[in-house]
Amino acid sequence: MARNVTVGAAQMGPIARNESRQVVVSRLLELLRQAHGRGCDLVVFPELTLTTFFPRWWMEDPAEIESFFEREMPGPAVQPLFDEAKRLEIGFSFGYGELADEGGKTHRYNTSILVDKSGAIVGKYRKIHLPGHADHRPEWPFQHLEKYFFEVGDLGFGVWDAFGGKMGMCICNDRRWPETYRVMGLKGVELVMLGYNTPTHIPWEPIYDDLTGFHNHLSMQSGAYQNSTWVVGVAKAGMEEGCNLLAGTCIIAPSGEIVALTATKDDELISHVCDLDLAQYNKKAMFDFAQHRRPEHYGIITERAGPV
Ligand code: CDT
Repeated sequence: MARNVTVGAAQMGPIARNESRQVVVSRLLELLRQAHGRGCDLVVFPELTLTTFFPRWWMEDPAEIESFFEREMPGPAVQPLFDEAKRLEIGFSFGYGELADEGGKTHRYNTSILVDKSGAIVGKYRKIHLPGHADHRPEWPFQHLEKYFFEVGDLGFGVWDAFGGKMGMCICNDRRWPETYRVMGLKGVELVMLGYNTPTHIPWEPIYDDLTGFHNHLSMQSGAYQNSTWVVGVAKAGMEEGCNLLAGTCIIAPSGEIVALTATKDDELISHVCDLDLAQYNKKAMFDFAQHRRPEHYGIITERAGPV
């Protein structure tokens, strides 16, 4: 029998810098209710779902920085999303800026969580590949200060038993790295959820501007195919505070084919009935790792590229 999970990918249009959590959560609730109407088991929202993509601005005032982060999850503004999802019996995944008091210190992470149909947080991932820079570059129309605002995630690429299968998460820039999917693939992942905020123009690297959409789908489709897993990639899209963010939210089958794709740059829900057994097919054929993968013959890596 098929192991079907009906998945919604809830693309968000732009979020203004001064848009309150309450307004954003009302938009999420609308998408969640649409997903319920389509019989979804699970809805995936983007990276940093609750705020504008604030790493585009240099900030020094700790209070201003903290205003873009969550100290508790769910906090009062986000609680209605948890309550409604529990009432409708839909799981969800979304990204947010996390303030974590751990080891006697406050840490800042770019985080995603997975919430099951009972409203319990069953998985947490902290973004590992942080793109951009840590220094102030006021000469650019917008910056990409993830290395300034966030620490590198310390939880690895986890895979969780939920929704009747093996679920994984990563965040935005992670999707470009083969290691991301391979680590989850080695753990048997069947569905990877990820959100992204991807400018269509990078001021300091304009050479790839025309290929932004191609690279987005290329990386997710190859990760899906090579690890025989569903991939759900969800954008925050459109012109946000002067920065155009790529749309292209999609659901990708383990064959690498896109089976659902958004048509707008706004709040938009797409959905697909994902048979998790399809993820098993190539795990037992072309990409049966136990039978065909030969890491002992790949050559030993003696040096790490870049700073250790
Ligand atoms: N949010 C995020 O990770 N965005 C990056 C753009 C990096 S540009 C310096 C991405 O890989 O899409």
